[in-house]
Amino acid sequence: MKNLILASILLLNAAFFALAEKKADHEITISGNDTMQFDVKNFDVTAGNKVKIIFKNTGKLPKIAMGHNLVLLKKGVTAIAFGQKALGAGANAVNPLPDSLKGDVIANTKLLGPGEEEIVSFTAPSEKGAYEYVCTFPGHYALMRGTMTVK
Ligand SMILES: [Cu+2]
Repeated sequence: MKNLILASILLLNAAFFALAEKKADHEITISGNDTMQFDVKNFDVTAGNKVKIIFKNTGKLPKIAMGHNLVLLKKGVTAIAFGQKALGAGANAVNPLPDSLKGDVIANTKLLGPGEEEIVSFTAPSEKGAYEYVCTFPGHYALMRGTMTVK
């Protein structure tokens, strides 16, 4: 009987938390690997919707040599221009996204080492169009780029 009551309480708790946490409208899983590639280079979202990106570093190389982040940029900021700007602002293998650049950023993960993952949630911009994302680990912007299209 005691166990039954306990089970009921646990079930109720689970139901409550499921309701309390609003599900994202779009859930996208993206990974970065040891060949400096995002596996997802394009995805679409609807303006104003809730977006959840699950970003994973699926590589094996040490973070200091092949760490990855995912930085979603404001409209009109290109991944290449931002990657260069980051280097100019002192981006390095420990701090790939200097605070002085955050004004160009909609959302970002921290730098992830092998096997790590991070979830970022944000509201898709209301303005339709292309929004680029990039890894700002030094040099990775040459290959690690993608585009979120707001429709
Ligand atoms: Cu990277």
